[in-house]
Amino acid sequence: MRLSRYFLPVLKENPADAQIVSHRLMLRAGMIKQQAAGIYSWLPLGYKVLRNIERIVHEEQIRAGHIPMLMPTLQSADLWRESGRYDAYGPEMLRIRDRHERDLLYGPTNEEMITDIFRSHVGSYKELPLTLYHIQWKFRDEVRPRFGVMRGREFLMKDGYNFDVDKESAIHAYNRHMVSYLRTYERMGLQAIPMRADSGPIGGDDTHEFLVLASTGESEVFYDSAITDLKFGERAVNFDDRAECEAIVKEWTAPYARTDETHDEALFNAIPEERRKTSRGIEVGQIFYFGTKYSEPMGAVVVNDQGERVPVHMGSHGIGVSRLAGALIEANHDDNGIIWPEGVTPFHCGIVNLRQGDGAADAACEGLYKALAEKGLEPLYDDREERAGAKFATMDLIGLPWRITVGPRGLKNGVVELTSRRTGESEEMSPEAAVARVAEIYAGV
Ligand code: P5A
Repeated sequence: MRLSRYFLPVLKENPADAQIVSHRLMLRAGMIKQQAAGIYSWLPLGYKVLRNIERIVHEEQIRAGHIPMLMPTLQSADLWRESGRYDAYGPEMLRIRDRHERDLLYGPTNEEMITDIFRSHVGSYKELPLTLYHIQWKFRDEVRPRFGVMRGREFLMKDGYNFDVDKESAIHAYNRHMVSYLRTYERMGLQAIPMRADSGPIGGDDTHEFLVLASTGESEVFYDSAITDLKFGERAVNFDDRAECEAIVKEWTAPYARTDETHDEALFNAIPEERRKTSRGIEVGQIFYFGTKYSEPMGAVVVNDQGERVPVHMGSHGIGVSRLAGALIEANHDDNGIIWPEGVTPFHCGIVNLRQGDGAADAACEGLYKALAEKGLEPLYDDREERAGAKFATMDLIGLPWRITVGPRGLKNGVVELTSRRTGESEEMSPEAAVARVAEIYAGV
């Protein structure tokens, strides 16, 4: 993409109403625009990041054996009357009436709808286990929408639902989700710690939230610092292997880590003092096992191997896809702007032409642009007639992890400069070597 033809409405000034850094930077970098309280347009740069987060979530869900689909945003109130949640959900639910006076709602979550789909089509244990998921917009009429996309009213969520014949198999689904979430967040360059939490309006006793430690997080968390040393890494997991998934879950849930809702002072005080940590955290996901809470009242039953009709055991599993864009910035920024991890960056590499209109510089930039594209990479070429300082400031603000700077002086010696946004370190090399280096970096992502 050539910046002269892109739509990147960056702001020079700090927006007054943005209280936290990710909100400020998303507005300044032209990623989002607020349309109403807690409701945002995703401008081209923000939309690219959102799609990258979604892509990683999809890939990791499919790797774990979960099946993508898509349910609507609007739901019939009658389904929610069946589960008893239509009244229980309260004012957070946006209720709508259509021209025929039918009650609808903008879905805050989809347990009822997926249970309805299941009961319409599945009747035997032989069709289980089954996990379906989608990535769809949700609406929760939060009392205090704030911090930009972090606590929106309309927000994008990945929500998945498992159906299993018994509790044991459903607990495996729970464990499988925990393992797959650990992989997912790590691929995005984030450390998200599973913490024992409260289940709120979704229900059930078994639930973990995934929290990214950040001073601006809305949750208060208590943990053993040993958990921050754990890395998922490159292990190949067989997601059907119950013992393997259970062992990974044990590894991650052995150190104490809880949100304030479930915090236990006595257990916490048993940790050696130097490892006892309290912090704030951003909740980027939550998994639940709630057994037959929805299948029983809604009649989602299967015939088991004994020929008995039994309600299915279920759980649901959510990732805050749009919130992650904010959380990623909270965890990756400096005074000059965003620093995208390679896995989610909107463009792989920036090209800055220090002397637009100079024959040699223009030709070298065009050459780099083409060569990067041929390697399957997407560069953002700043081809505007702007001062070098302004071009650097824009690149730093929007946070592309790598920048190639091209100027007439360097070109005389046959070199361009490759700069890491994270470390600020620069290295001179031939344009060919710069392309090869950037391609090599992304080959492992
Ligand atoms: C699990 C999937 C559920 O709704 N039902 C389907 C379950 N869980 S949850 O914890 O309530 O939400 C899942 C994740 O969605 C994100 N989230 C939000 N993101 C932005 N703005 C909001 N107002 C908001 N509310 C929830 C969180 O990341 C949460 O973990």
